[in-house]
Amino acid sequence: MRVFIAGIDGYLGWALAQYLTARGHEVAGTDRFLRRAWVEEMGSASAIPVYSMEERLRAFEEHYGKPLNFREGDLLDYPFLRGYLEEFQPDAIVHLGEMPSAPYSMIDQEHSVFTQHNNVIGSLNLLWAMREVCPDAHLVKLGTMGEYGTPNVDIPEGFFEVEYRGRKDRLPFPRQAGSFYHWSKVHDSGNTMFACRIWGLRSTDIMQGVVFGTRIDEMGDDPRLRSRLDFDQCFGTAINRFCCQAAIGHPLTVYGRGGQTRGFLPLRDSMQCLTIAIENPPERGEYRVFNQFEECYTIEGLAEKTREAGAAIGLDVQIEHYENPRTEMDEHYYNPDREHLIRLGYKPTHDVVAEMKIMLKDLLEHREHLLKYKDILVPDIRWDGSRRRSQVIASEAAVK
Ligand code: USQ
Repeated sequence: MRVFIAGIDGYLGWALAQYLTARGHEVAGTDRFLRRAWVEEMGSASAIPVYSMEERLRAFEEHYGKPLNFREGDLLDYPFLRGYLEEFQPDAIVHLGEMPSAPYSMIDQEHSVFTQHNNVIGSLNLLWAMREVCPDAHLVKLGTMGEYGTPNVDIPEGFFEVEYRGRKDRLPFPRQAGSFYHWSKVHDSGNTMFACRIWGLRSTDIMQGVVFGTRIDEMGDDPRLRSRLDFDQCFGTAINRFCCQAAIGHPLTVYGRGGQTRGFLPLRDSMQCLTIAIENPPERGEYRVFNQFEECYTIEGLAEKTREAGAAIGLDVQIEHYENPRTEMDEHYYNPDREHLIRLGYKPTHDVVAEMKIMLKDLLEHREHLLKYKDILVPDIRWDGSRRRSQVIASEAAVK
């Protein structure tokens, strides 16, 4: 199939380009390299060195025996986007080209407006471009499990049956996102669902959990093919941060009580699931929602698993509880479904500790580089709009 990837230079995009090419798909993609700039803005750098796009493209051609169809560009540049899609005529478009960080969207007015403008308008441009030049293509849109928030009832896959005042309907499950970033994804979902209804486009809206992992097998040992891995307070997600912290002997930064529960999945599972969605498109006019994660874990439980993985390779991993800079529940019910992907053949990688061991080994190779950033690991971006470094709180206090 011909697959277009928006955001092809990112953590997921660069891995997906390789995963799909290795399976015989024809890949093209675009990126404006904003992720590189945002991480720099946070005073950080990828834990795994990221090569320039020229070097990445050279390595890609050497390794896969064909060039990657890449053009630098912005989804906010409508003529560019429309022209590229018209020329490439994709069967599927995977939309990973958004600002992905909750804390970044909460820094101040400018960052939250940037996030929603960039994400919502970029996605809307994509929908219009599809309508105009490739209406038969399948949009695989990266949403987030965070759209649902943490309701005190089970979470279905996008829709649920409701009976209200004696009448029944199948309605979108309520969204209760926890940051302006997560709300940008909710707005995207509404626009995508609407475009499918009025224009007959087809889309899979992926409610993905938190991804972790330093590699997929297809990357081999060529450092130019490796994915980035961030660990700063904005672009580093929980397990990726914990493994980087463990590698340099920094205490793991559990926010609050650590009872926050989320769905997590290794990078390799994310690739497997996105490919399943691409290879099994919905009908014209259909808008479907997949919840995409391997398993749900508490943050405290993941910190314990990181300690276990560290101990297995001789690392003494400490865990600390810090004041939670976010406004979120740190103890709650959480029970989302994830049946659609399983029915289509998704085989989850169940061993989180084994994946963490691979990560720790990869990260230890870059220990000196990581040590340069040990002072930016404690968060200071707070949901009330202020900046103040979180202090360590005793575990007993955290449990109050
Ligand atoms: N957390 C800690 N310590 C840390 C980092 C995070 O306790 O050092 C906690 C957070 O407070 C939160 C949970 O871990 O309760 C998850 O935080 P995260 O930063 O790993 O993930 P999140 O902000 O939810 O966002 C990430 C990605 C985002 C994606 C989302 C999927 O950045 O792009 O949409 O995961 S989900 O979480 O399912 O919404």
